[in-house]
Amino acid sequence: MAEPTPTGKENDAPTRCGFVALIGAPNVGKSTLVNALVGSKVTIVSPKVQTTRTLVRGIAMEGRSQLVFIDTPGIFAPRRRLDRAMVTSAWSGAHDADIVALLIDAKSGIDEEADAILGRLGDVASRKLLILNKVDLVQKPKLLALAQEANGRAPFAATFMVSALTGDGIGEVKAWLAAQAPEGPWHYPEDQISDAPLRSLASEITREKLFNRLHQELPYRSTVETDSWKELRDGSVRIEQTIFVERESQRKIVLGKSGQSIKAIGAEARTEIAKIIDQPVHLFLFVKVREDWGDDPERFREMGLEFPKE
Ligand SMILES: Nc1nc2c(ncn2[C@@H]2O[C@H](COP(=O)(O)OP(=O)(O)OP(=O)(O)O)[C@@H](O)[C@H]2O)c(=O)[nH]1
Ligand SMILES: [Mg+2]
Repeated sequence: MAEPTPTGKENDAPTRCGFVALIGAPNVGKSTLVNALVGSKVTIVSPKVQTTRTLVRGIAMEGRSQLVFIDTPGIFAPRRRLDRAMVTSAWSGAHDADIVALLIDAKSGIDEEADAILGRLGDVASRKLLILNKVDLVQKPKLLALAQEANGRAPFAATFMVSALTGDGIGEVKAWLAAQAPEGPWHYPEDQISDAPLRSLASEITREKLFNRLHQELPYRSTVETDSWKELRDGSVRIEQTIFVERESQRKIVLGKSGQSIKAIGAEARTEIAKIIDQPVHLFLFVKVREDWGDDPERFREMGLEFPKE
């Protein structure tokens, strides 16, 4: 009879798997932090508010623990149908997670939006964690006061101060979460970092470039969909995407003078998609006017959002 294979102590430890939702006001750095925790770009980031529109998962291993991070849209007072769907999806992400991390932008502190979220946090049954982000922008005494104030508002199991941008404090958060994750089998293969299909990541990357290049209302009046994805015989990929806008005037701005704007957006998106999939990419962007895309259930389905009835 064969001897039992000796196992190292590491392998005797139970496997753990934890779902961790990151919630907070728009622009506090949730997506930047998810990317930092995963160690790869799985979700898009921009200097503008309301960049993330749906739940995006990023997966990381820490020892024997698998951590499934759920990036959520920023929570704010919604006006349009799309806003309402985004905010609803953020709270649903929180309710479904084992651990909910509330992110506060240390520079803005407890502003009106953070205050409203703190007020509703009691409805969430999951363990709660407070993360003060953007500590690179703030002096220590202000951080301590902010941590104290937030802890007075909700029962947080722990408080961390990080900079998602510089990576400061990220390792500590990950280690803490790994220890907190419930025992259980891993939900994804060990080397998986995202559960989004490449075509939706590709749409998001183009949308990120739109957000970075367009201003005022325009980013919020547009959405991007990948219509086709063809692997070509020479190993390259041909991708066709549509950018929907609401007005002809918006279409003109997206195109830019003699097509310069759309060309630049396309070039930036193509370079980044090619890098991620490690294949040459031919990206074709079409800009279509669809006045009511913000009230079209099909567009919501493409984004992975529930369509609010009103
Ligand atoms: N200085 C500094 N900037 C940061 C930090 N983390 C994120 N940012 C910046 O904050 C802005 C917003 O970052 P996002 O990660 O898109 O924020 P978000 O919370 O996901 O925003 P929404 O998806 O719109 O809710 C970007 O310009 C980031 O570069 C940080 O630790 N320090
Ligand atoms: Mg985001």
